[in-house]
Amino acid sequence: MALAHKGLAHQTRAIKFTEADRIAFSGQGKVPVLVDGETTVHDSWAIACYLEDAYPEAPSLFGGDPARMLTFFVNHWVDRSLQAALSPILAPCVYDAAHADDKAYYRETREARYGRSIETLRGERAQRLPALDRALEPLRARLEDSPFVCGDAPAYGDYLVFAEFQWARCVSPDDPLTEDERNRHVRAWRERMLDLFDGLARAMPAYADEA
Ligand SMILES: N[C@@H](CCC(=O)N[C@@H](CS)C(=O)NCC(=O)O)C(=O)O
Repeated sequence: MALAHKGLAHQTRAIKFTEADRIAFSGQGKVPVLVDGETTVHDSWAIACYLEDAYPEAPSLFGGDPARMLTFFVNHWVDRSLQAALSPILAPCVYDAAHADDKAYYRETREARYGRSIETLRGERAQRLPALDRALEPLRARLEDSPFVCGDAPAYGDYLVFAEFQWARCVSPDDPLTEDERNRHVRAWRERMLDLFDGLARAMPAYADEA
């Protein structure tokens, strides 16, 4: 979505968890990795900053330097609060959806990360939902009076947060948002995000639709 925001034509390639050798040229083993001509950048925040600095004429992802730093704070909130609450809930779903070649790797690495089995995580889903609900509180407040996290138009702060919902949408049959009134604005924002760039995110198959 950052590339679409910048209006940059691109191709994407998906790799399996067990194909980290395909991105070894980046000097590490995690996605996303951006290749732009002679330049290789990894880590989504570094990629966003690279795009902003390399394509200053294109629409800004941040809206200036103080806003960039504020967006970095949102990045940390997403990683350390929202994703921290969501990822143990989604791990069993990712395991189920994983390619057969990746299942053993995914189980081993995530069971080590969370200190419990995939089956235990699956059984803990209901008791983990309240922490996710609490983590969403700042997002609910922000979207009460604004169509996007970044204001009247979306920017990188929106893509950061939306990525978590898109992840859930792609791997899980269950909506991480409860259906009640409190999440009304967040659900409406999520629909706006799915509509952006001619439905770019909506074009990724939703797990619930595929199943
Ligand atoms: N902070 C990094 C996180 C990168 C990351 O953890 N990527 C995950 C998928 S989103 C990954 O590549 N995992 C590979 C693995 O666990 O082997 C970023 O935002 O780019």
